[in-house]
Amino acid sequence: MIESANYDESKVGDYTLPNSLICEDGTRVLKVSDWLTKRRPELLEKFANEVYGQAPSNNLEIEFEILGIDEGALEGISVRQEIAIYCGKKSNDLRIDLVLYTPKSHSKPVPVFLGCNFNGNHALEDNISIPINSRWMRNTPDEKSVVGNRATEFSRGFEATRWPLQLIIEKGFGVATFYYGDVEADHPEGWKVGIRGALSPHEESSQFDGEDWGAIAAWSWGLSRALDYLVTNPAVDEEKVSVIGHSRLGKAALWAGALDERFAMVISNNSGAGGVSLARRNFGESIQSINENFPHWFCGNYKKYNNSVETLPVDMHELVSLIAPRPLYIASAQEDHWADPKGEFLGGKFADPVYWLFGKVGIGDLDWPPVNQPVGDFIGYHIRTGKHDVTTYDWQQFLRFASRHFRIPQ
Ligand code: GTR
Repeated sequence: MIESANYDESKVGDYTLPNSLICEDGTRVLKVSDWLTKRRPELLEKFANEVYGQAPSNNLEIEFEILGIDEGALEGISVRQEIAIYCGKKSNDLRIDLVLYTPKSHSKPVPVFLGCNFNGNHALEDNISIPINSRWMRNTPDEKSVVGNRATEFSRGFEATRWPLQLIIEKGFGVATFYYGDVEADHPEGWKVGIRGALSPHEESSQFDGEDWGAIAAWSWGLSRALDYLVTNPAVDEEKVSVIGHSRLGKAALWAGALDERFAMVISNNSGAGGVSLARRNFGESIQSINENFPHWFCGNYKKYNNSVETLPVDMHELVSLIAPRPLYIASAQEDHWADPKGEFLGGKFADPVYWLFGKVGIGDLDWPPVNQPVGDFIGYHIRTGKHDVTTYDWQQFLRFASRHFRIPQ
């Protein structure tokens, strides 16, 4: 039985975080090479074995096909390209539909934000020429955009406020996104028609156990396949691709960024439990509730910690440290108590020692800042007013942060 969530700061209690800079054999990380050759691989292995699961080493043959190019997208300011990523012999069963928007006015490759979307590429803009995604989708509370687990015509532009395309394009960046359900449908049996079923054949969901990968790791896998394509597209600056995600997709973005160092930057928006919030803080969503509500997200081993978080060999500041020395941005929302905004801040702050090792300042010597006051150097952070969502305010901060680190004049 899940105990109700704690929202009282005075009841968070004491906790001791694992030390990111002490190796399993007790030796201390003193220099970058110790980190890169010893401690970082140890931590990656722990996160794979105990939290997200291990993706299999076998892989499918991946093929790309450009399905369409619109040279006058977004009222003429952008080029939109639709790309099919076929996973395994050119079959439509496992096909990721990636859409890429780049600024039309730029002759040079641009930095790109890559992230999964929740409702299909057609949900980014109300544009009749974009095909409606026909795969299984979570029903929407409005009871008309997604009905009977299928997107309807009403869902065109449904997610547009979360992807302010014009703003991003005008700032000189590109956007690439795909529907996360193209990789695996977000329900406990989704693996059957997704990448996990294809790469790790099982008879039953219950056989995904121990270190077997969960759905979050599958979505992260999809992000890396999308990056495989992006680095081949001449409109994209392959050294400046940021992986971004909101909520469950923020968890996927973080794990993709940890595993795949080709991602130059990571952006976690309201990623909460299983994302950047410290697991050991008793506040908001717990390991037990996330595992019981979403049994397919994490690996079987993660369930061992449902009632004993103190025995988890890692905590989320160490997930953040796996991104170092690359820039990382963490965004929280004031009313998003379930995600534990303070825990998200601390997940970043306690990763600072690993950034110092690289001679970089992460968040810096700061306490949890007031709302709408972005802080940080190589780890950026803000908590904005409002609820669990991605807003234009959030994007304005991501754009400022990315422009600073990628030296894009604004
Ligand atoms: C919630 C879940 C969170 C977060 C969120 C979302 O129900 O408990 O961890 O992932 O869903 O993805 O919107």
